[in-house]
Order: sequence, then C-alpha cells, then structure tokens
Amino acid sequence: MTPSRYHAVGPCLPERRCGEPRLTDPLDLPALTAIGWNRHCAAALAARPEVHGRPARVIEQHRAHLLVHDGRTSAKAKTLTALFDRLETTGDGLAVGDWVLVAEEGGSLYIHDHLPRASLLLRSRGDNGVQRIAANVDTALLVMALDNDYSPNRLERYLLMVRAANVTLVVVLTKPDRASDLAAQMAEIAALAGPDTPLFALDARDAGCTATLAPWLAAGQTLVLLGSSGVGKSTLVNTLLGDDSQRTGATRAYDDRGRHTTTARSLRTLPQGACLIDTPGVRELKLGGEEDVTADAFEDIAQLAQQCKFRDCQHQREPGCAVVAGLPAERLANYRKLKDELAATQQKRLEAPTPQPTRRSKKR
Ligand SMILES: Nc1nc2c(ncn2[C@@H]2O[C@H](COP(=O)(O)OP(=O)(O)OP(=O)(O)O)[C@@H](O)[C@H]2O)c(=O)[nH]1
Ligand SMILES: [Mg+2]
Repeated sequence: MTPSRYHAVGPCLPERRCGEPRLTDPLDLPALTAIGWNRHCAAALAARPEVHGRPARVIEQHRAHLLVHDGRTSAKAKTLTALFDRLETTGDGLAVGDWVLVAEEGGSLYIHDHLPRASLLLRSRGDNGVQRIAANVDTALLVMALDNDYSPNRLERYLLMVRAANVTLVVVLTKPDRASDLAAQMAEIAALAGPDTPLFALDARDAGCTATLAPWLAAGQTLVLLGSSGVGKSTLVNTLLGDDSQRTGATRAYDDRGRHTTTARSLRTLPQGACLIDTPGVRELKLGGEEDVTADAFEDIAQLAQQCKFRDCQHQREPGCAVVAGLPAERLANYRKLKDELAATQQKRLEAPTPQPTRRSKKR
C-alpha cells in the first residue's frame, strides 16, 4: 500500500503508516483485530493449503475499485481477473466487510482471493441478480423513522432478509420527536419483530445512543445500518463516532423522504471498538430469495396456524383456516405478497442462464 493512497478509515484506527506491503510481513493481528479480524477469519486462513497475499478488509466499494484496509493503512485495490471471472461465473462478487488476500504487483494492489464469509446480507436487484449489501456482519441495525417513513410492512421485509442471513437484529426507530403515537407504534413493531428482537426509539442525534447500543459495539463486532434514505443512518454513525465526518442531508419537507445523501457503502471503526457499515438508503427492498416465509417465520401467523382444521393448511381457501379468519386483512395481504414474491424470485433464479465471465483483460 503506497503512502499516496493512505486514507484513514476513521479517527479511531491507528494512524501509523507502513511501507510497501511485503508478503513476508508477519500478520499484524492486533491491527487486524481492530478492524474485525476474529477466530472465524483465522480458521479460514489457516485452512488454506497455500496463501498468496496478505489479509485486508474491504471497507469501501466504488464502481471502478474497492478500498481495502489492513488495520494499519488503506489503499485502492482491483480484483484480479481470475478471481473476478470465478466470482462472476458463480454469481458471486465482493462486498464491503469481506476479508480478502491482497498483493502488490507493478505498483498496483490486487485482490487475489477472498476468505469464506461468516455472513452475507443480500437483496434482489430487480433483474435476476442480487446485490451484496455487506459481508461478515454480526448485527444489523434496522433503522426506520417514526415520521412518514414508518411502514411495518417494509420493516417486515428487512426482518426476513436479516434473519435469512443469520445475523443478529436490533430495530432502531428514529425521530421519536416526529412520531404520531410513539407508544402504539412501538407496540406494533414489537409485535412484528418478536420478543427476542431488541427495539429502541432513539433520536439519532442524541449522544445517549452510544450507551443504549453499547452491548453491540464491542471490539471484534461488525454492524451494518439498513433502512430507507433519510431515516438517520449516517446521523447515527456520526453520533457513535462523536464527530460529523459522515455526510448527512435534510429530508424533503412535504413527505419526509431522504435525498440519497450516502452513495457508497463504507466501514468505519468506532471508539467503542466495533466496525460499523453505513449504507445508502434503499429505495425498494426486494427479497433476496433465501428468506423463510413459511407461517412458522411469523409469530402471529404461526400461533393462529395451530388452530387450523388441516395440519398442512396453506392459509388460502381451506375450510376452517384460523389464519384467514383471525389475521387482519392488511397483514394477510402482506404475508401473501411476500410469499408470491419469494416464489417468483426463486423461479427466476432457476430459469436464469449460467453467468459467463465477460472481461478478457489480464487484470481488473
Ligand atoms: N427530528 C429528527 N431528525 C433526525 C433524527 N435523526 C436524523 N435526523 C435528521 O434526518 C436527516 C437525514 O439524516 P441522514 O443521517 O442523512 O439520513 P440517512 O439515513 O443517512 O440517509 P441516506 O444517506 O440518504 O440514506 C438529517 O437532517 C438528520 O439531522 C432524529 O432522531 N430526529
Ligand atoms: Mg446516509
């Protein structure tokens, strides 16, 4: 990593600048640990018959390059063609939070490989592809504002997506000062998210957020912020960092919609020790295809389903269906919509042609 390419990830990463990376450098474990290196990563590296390059973490994703960090410094890196082709053919790709192996060649830094992930959050892209939102995440902070952004149906999509990735969930309802009925909205979301999901109403601008979220902010943890534009994700990043380095933007006065201020996913380290990934606001969250939308995945539906006449009831038009009889019409409609959408996504995937590598240059 050359000195001209240094970028600090956040104020809390060590400022020390190192020289050119050398493959013979011993692993700087304390430095890597500061950006989330853990036992899973160490085991993945140890399991390799041979290692080409040194570990670094993808901390920013841009159109033409990725920014990687080795715990000491950051640098732009390109994906080696062999890896790019392999990822493309398997429908995979790199994401912020990934651990990669990098090596310098001819003055440029190249990503040779990536380590197996502990988790991957993804969503459908609209065509048959998926968008990888973040990798190796321990906790997702689902952020929804209590102004006009408030939508239990949308939150339900996020819950399904995060549960499919086996990532811990925390729901943060921001802008309590704008809530129409804070107690009723909290109760509604608590019922949706279930008793095991921590739920908070927080003013993202309030320094007290740090103490509230402290249980998830310890060193070695990686969190991702998910939610619509304008809900206060970057504001929360700044509050947790204790500065205003992340750009934020006012929402539209007439409908509270955000202006898509954040345009790239990026990982920062917090004074508390954890890594936090900020993401651009999502316009429309489509299910990624891995979600569980069986009745068991929805607490209220699962309970009603126990009283259905038939054990294999599909909650369509079967006589004696307790779900159809007992579930509010809007909730039933959303459940069916999610089921249909998931089936359509999975069918499209099955029918999609196998992807072929498109680029022929040696490296990219
Ligand atoms: N009233 C109120 N305003 C808030 C709160 N949290 C954030 N805001 C304001 O909401 C606006 C949007 O905040 P951002 O942090 O830029 O929102 P974002 O989710 O990062 O939006 P994108 O980057 O577009 O995805 C800013 O003007 C913040 O000051 C809150 O709890 N209450
Ligand atoms: Mg933002």
